[in-house]
Amino acid sequence: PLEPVFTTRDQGKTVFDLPESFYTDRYRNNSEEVANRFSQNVQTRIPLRELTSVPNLDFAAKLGRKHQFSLFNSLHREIASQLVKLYLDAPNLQQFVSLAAYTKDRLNPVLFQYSYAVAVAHRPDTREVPIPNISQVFPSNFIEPSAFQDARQEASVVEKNGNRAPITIPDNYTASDREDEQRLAYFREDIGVNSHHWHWHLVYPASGPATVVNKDRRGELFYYMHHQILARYNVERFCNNLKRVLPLNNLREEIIEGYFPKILSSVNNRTYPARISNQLLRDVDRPDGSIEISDVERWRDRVLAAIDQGFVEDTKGTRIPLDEKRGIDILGNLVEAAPSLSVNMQYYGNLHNQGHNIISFAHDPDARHLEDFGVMGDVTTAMRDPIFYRWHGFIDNVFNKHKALLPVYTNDELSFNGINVTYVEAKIGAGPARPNTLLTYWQRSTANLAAGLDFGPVEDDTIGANFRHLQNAPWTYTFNVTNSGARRTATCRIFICPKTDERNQPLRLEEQRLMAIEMDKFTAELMPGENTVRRESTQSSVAIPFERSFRAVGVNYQPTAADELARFRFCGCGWPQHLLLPKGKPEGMLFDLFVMFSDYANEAVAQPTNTPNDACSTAYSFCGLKDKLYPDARTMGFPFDRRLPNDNLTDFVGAFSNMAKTDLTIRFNDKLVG
Ligand code: CUO
Repeated sequence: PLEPVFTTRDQGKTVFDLPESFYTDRYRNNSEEVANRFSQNVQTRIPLRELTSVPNLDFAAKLGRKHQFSLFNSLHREIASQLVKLYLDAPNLQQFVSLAAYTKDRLNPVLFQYSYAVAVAHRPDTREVPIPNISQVFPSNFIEPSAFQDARQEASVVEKNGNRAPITIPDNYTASDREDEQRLAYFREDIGVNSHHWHWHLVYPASGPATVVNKDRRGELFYYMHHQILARYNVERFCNNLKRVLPLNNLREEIIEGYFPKILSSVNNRTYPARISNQLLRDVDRPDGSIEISDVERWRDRVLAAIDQGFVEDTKGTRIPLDEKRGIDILGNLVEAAPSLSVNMQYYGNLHNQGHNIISFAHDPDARHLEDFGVMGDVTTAMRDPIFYRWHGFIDNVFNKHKALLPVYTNDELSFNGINVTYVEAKIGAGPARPNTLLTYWQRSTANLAAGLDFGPVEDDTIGANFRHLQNAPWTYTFNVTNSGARRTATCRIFICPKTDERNQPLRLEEQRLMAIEMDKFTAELMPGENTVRRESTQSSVAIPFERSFRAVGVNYQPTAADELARFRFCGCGWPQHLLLPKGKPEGMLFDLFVMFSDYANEAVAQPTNTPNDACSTAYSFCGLKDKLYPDARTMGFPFDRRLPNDNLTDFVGAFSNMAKTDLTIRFNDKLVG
């Protein structure tokens, strides 16, 4: 039976916030020490109810407490799926909390954290419970470990109620400038980028009970969210004079890019294994799974053949067409693969996940050195490694091949009669800034990582980590639209497209459309006559603000009511606002700013009734809406997801009055702010 042992220092606390090794039986003998340590200044005590039945956790025994947990590993995913089911089946909130407390320290901590977070995100009675950012729970997966040393020192010399100086995470610590790929480290190793990716996979798990897995247009969103990451990464490469990502088409070729992560595993305190330059991939044969490269190649060929034929076959041999609407959704679930949603897992296999696994074990494929997987083995860390973008570049090409075989968009699909966009502008602030010149710069910010760092009692729960990230100056879009008909509702779709590649060669529309970056999407009411539509960059449907990615702190941090509210509404899925804009160049880099007003009457989605609006669901372009249908009936990425009737963007925009574009300059200012 569980006793009411755990206490909290403020009401916002959840099981996430409590340090490891707090509940287990062995601490019972030590209860005085524990009580002394954790009951200081207690404001709230949360009684734990006795569990009606103590769960059998044998199913999780194969994943030891000190082993790395991977969502790409079928065995681990199956264990997580059972654990999620256990949490979802808890009959009420008290039983759920007791179950979480009972299981927390009996399971692999990363497995626990993931499954508990999935349950919190999906139980109706926990919809208001905040899921803290993964970087706060497992900070070692995000920051350079020598910074922890500083934090420990700080903790040992400063009084518990004294002000602790934030620890500083060095810039550019993974490689020197001999390595060209290092120019993109600020993007790949960004805390917001990695926590977004973790959160996305938390909201869209590949395995688990149907209520958790089977979500509206899930496969399509897997394609689209990762496609947009690739578009952004390629454009970011141009900004840094690097050529586009070379998709990893050939698993038998040496991987040129090495990667030395220098971050610590959260379960065993070892550094993540590195991959040397020019590493050859090999078949994986390890205790918790084997993969042959030839399996992956066979699945790849079958998927590509299905795309060429225009249909997939389910387990009974029934042909399912890969049509314009559903094709991409079917392919997304089949390529990833989500076992219960793939039309035929036996035949089309587990292409994307096993690619992650083979790459992540390149350094020790048969476990002879007892090394765990590298960063590619885990959604929390995968985006740090340059190979992530080569593997996902290949996966994206598979999807793009399907899209390229679909008919060219017709005039009917693209036009909006009576709507004429006459002016496009993006301008910083309200002052006299030059229109269509946007600004990026380096900024230093401090986030609170206290939840995952246990260096002794801290009065205000603050251990700040200070780090550098790209930032942009907020801007406002202004569009003038003439409506020659009756009042209409439009969807306003804003993209930026790179104009030239890394050698300053102009890009064709067919290349531009694959690198078009979605900036925002929203509905606008168009009255008869002239309309001015304004939109702030901070309202973007792809991004979430900094405060949602991190619990921001100052040196003298005292949480305000507004902070607590922001924390309470916390939900971390969404591209970080500070990377909404590509870096550009110091001398300025030219882009096309594109806008399209399309007819909302063709695009509106009737949502199920009785689903409350979720205050967090603001990055719906990438993350959808909680418990609802994806809010745009067009395929994701419209109109750039399919081939277009013109050769270049100027002709395309010229042919449709409901579209417009302008040249946009993005200037990067190399001075550090903050
Ligand atoms: Cu998100 Cu490969 O799917 O990392």
